[in-house]
Amino acid sequence: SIRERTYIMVKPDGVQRGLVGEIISRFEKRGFKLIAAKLASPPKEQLEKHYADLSSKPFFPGLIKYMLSGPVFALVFEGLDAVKTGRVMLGATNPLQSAAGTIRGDYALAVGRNICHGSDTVENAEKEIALWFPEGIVQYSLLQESMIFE
Ligand code: DAT
Ligand code: MG
Repeated sequence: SIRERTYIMVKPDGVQRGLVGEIISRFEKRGFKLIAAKLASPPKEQLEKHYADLSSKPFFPGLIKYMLSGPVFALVFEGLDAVKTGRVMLGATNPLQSAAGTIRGDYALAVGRNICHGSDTVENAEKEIALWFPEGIVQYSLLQESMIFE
């Protein structure tokens, strides 16, 4: 669907390394519509909820500690196949396996410092958007839409 939404988050390392603009820019240039954005320092409970599926993993405590080490930049993009295409743009979870040209493949080396998050399914995207933007999201139409979608 051209109205599909995905939750993209620049993690604390990405914010510290000055990659917020670069990541937003890649999604904008690809043709995705930016529909929500904010810098956030969420409480531990929110990060544990965001990563609830991974709570039994051995790396979970380290993951939460890393995510609490500084602010994150929360984003929602809308567009054709946003979830799947967003994941392709991020690259493989482990940057050593991420293709060059992807965000992780261009800017990261370690799985525990992989710069960015992207929703993995449409269902999870909707959950994550509700978790990170409980205040709701502004709606607007993209004027160049007919130049991006058939
Ligand atoms: P992704 O972020 O690509 O959706 P995931 O949901 O499986 O990957 O894991 C969430 C994050 O947890 C991932 O971005 C980095 C961290 N992580 C995953 N596997 C890890 C591992 N084996 N060691 C350390 N951190 C890991
Ligand atoms: Mg994931």
